Amino acid sequence: MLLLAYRRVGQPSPKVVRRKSVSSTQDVARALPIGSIVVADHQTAGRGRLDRTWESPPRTALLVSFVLPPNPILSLAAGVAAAEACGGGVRLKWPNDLLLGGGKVGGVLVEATPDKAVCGIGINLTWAPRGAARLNQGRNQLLEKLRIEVNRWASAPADDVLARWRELSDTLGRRVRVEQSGTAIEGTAEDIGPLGELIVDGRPVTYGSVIHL
Ligand code: BT5
Repeated sequence: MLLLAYRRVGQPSPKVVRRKSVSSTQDVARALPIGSIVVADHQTAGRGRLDRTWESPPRTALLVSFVLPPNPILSLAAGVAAAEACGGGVRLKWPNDLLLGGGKVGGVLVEATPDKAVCGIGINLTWAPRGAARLNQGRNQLLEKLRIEVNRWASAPADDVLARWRELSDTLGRRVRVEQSGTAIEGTAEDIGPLGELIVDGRPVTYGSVIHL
């Protein structure tokens, strides 16, 4: 008991770095140790996967990166954490989108090295691009909830993450088209596999952009 209490008190609290403007919170976080968190009002070069742009005017979104231990299903765990923190009907689209009312309200970008993973999460709050969604919540309040949920889900057993991802999924059970460089796979999104791969008509798909048909 005493030992447990000591450990909890003795754990270093995460270092939160707050910036007005950065190229990307990912770039700042990459140089920091595990446990660090970087939050910015604005990104001049916010990014998604495959060098895509993540847009948000200053102070309109939660833009945060968590430095975490490597984890093969971190992208799904972070999606679960973000959906739990947002609450209110936010659902998950494979592999890394947060949806609200069918529109994209946020996204997850994991960039990993063998030593650590930098997990970026962007959530639209007071602005969204045309066709996308925004979440009516305060930034600091949402960050606090997100910190708790990321802490929980990034270290949760993989089976628990996968089970909760399935429950929150808006992709499973649908007909989908997965676009990969130059090719596309169409079929029913049946399940996710042990490493978070999407099973489409019995075949595992490890990357790509999904369109719900
Ligand atoms: C993502 O990529 O959805 C991951 C986004 C991660 C952003 C966070 S913000 C904090 C951290 N720092 C960064 O630099 N990045 C992370 P992807 O699945 O590739 O989706 C990108 C696509 O989403 C773009 O090509 C646009 O079509 C669309 N998009 C861009 N900005 C958006 C926004 N604010 N809301 C909704 N969709 C957006």
